[in-house]
Amino acid sequence: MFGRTKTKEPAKKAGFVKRLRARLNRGDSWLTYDLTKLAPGGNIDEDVLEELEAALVMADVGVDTTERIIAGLQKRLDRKELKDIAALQDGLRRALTDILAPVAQPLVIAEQQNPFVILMVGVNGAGKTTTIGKLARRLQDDGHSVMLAAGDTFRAAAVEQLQAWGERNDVAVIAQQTGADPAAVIFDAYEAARSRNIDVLIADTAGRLQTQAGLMDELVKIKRVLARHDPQSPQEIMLVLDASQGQNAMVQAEKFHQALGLTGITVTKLDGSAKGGILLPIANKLGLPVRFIGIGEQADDMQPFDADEFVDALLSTDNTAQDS
Ligand SMILES: Nc1nc2c(ncn2[C@@H]2O[C@H](COP(=O)(O)OP(=O)(O)OP(=O)(O)O)[C@@H](O)[C@H]2O)c(=O)[nH]1
Ligand SMILES: [Mg+2]
Repeated sequence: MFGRTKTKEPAKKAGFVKRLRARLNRGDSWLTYDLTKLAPGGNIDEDVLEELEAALVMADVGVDTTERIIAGLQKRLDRKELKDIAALQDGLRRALTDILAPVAQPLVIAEQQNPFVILMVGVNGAGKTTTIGKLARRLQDDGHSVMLAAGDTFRAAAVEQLQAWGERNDVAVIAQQTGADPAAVIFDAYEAARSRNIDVLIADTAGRLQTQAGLMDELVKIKRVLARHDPQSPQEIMLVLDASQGQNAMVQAEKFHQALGLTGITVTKLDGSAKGGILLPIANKLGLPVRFIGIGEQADDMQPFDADEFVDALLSTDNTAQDS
């Protein structure tokens, strides 16, 4: 099992980049399309920047973050560095990369955590359980032993959904009956993982809105119960965000972070109607590490977040989506 990824990764990754380009906003790049349309004569002036500003806001980038990007471009314009579309595109690419690069921090599983615990949280349907399945596969491919905790005791089907992922990947799933205390289930799984020397325990939780105080407290309790036995645990509290929720995803991130102290974010469903712009305010305003991005329902439709790759995909046209 060790080293399997070493040989497989490059091909897998190339395929992912190609799919990311094709699927992000369904292959129709809003930025490139708008840019050429905005400046038909190829001349860059204040009006073009104003139109670009509107396009960025429409694409979920948010007002503050858009202002930061436009202010940077305005400076370049004043210095006469934006002579044509290519220069504008290059300036935009740099502005986006400057914002995204600092948060592209991969999830690193520290050795000897016995176990390293990942607590998955987020609103209903964001993609938590699916992300757990994808992550379990990835960690196994990297040579880690993995166990899953069925902490969503609210939905009857949730345990089965997790078990299906577990069976597919040959990973043990610790579960109890519907209605059980999620903190008890997760702690049970923690003890099981400890005694079996498992490297990584990934705990599922039921979806909840950031406004449901009682349910948010339930997550705080899970965190507290784990920390009582190991102050380092949970090592990762990962928020799963559905990119198609736009600015609402930003609100979720702020509230979950306030309540729990997030350590990482995974953004899913970038293959849907999402324009991908939501990653920019997340990076600019929260500065939390973005671990993975998801572009589909299959196990290999997720990769660590790579800022350059992502900006390329945002700015690419259908033509460039062919290669990688
Ligand atoms: N297109 C697409 N669909 C996804 C992605 N990630 C998850 N999904 C789908 O989104 C739906 C919800 O995913 P779940 O993993 O069940 O979401 P959840 O957060 O566990 O939901 P609850 O447990 O109900 O809160 C499922 O149909 C998934 O297949 C993605 O990256 N792209
Ligand atoms: Mg779920």
